[in-house]
Amino acid sequence: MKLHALAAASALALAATACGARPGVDPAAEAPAAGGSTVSIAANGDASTADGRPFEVDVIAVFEEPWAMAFLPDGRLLVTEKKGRLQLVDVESGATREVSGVPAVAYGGQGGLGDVLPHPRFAENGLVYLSYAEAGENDTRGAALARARLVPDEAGGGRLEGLEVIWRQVPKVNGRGHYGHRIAFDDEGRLWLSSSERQKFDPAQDMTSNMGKILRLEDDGRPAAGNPFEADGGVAAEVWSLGHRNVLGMAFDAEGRLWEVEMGPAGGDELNLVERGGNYGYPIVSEGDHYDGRSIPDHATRPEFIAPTISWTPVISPSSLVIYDGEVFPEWKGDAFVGGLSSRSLVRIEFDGTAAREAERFDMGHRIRAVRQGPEGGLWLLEDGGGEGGQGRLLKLVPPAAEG
Ligand SMILES: [Ca+2]
Repeated sequence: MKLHALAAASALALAATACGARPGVDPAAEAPAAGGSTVSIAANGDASTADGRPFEVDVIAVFEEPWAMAFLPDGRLLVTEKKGRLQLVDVESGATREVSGVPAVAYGGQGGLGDVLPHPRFAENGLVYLSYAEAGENDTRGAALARARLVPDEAGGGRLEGLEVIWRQVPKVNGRGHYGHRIAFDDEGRLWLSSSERQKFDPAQDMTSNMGKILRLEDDGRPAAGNPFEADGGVAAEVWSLGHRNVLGMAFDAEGRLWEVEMGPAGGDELNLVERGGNYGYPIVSEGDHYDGRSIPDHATRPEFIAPTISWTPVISPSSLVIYDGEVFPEWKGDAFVGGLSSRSLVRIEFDGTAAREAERFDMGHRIRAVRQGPEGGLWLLEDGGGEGGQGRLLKLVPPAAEG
């Protein structure tokens, strides 16, 4: 069955929604539908075609508070649900089965089960990495990273075996925000992990903490050899770059450069090119300001801190980042796509060397929690559940059908 709906990729409408409160629940969210339905998201026919390129959206499955996804080499998809479930999806049928053995997570606020990624040699070692919020003593929490072997079962699900926690945020603190624990692997098999500042500000500049940093690790969680602060020892040896706030997307481009997106405070969402030993300035500088109205000096006042390649005010609330190199949308090869939460959008970014600009913004009508490139070379999205128990759909973007 095909369900057709039209949404206008109107920059004006988006400018209005992008100012809205950020982590809010959407009371007007429509009930998700699944089961092979198709929703067309097309540019406003009255506007210039430069406004948006039409594509269709296949609805593959529905999850409870999905947070992240990653494809396995066999084409199946792992999806995390924030309350602590790991799901294995046959994307052809939409059939979804649970994977048992996930570690206990500290669910609440922005915390719970987070990112998921298979090892680059998953076909040989079966290893899967999970980031999550872990409870500590005295009402504290911290991001943690575990890996385990995924053992499939005949029902299409499986279990995790030999789980080991290979990294933890230092120190654990109170509160339930800004875990920002995104995982990526580079071409050398090194493990990159963002470790956000838990809404504690100063740790982003404190080298006795690994919060507010981007980390470069060996695949077993040890600090990678050759890191810029290796000689300092302790958690500083993990650090590649610092002065980050809430990093929710990381992706490598075709030249092997690492890019990240992070949420600014009131204003000042960022796309950054991640440089070895670079300090991105938070909380000393930001293109945004504090929520309580206190201003934060902009990057231009302190040239020793690296300014963002793009900053967004009003914010888009970036949740995720992919740099596209597929064949399904050949004109987008080399472009970046950012999932937007408060902006309910998919943002396309064009590069010119290491310069970048927002080229296009698609109104998706829902908070977009995750974006990935599929093994078939297309783009896949996860909607955000929007709040406790909320549902989010797994969407596959496909070129528009030839039929009218
Ligand atoms: Ca500012």
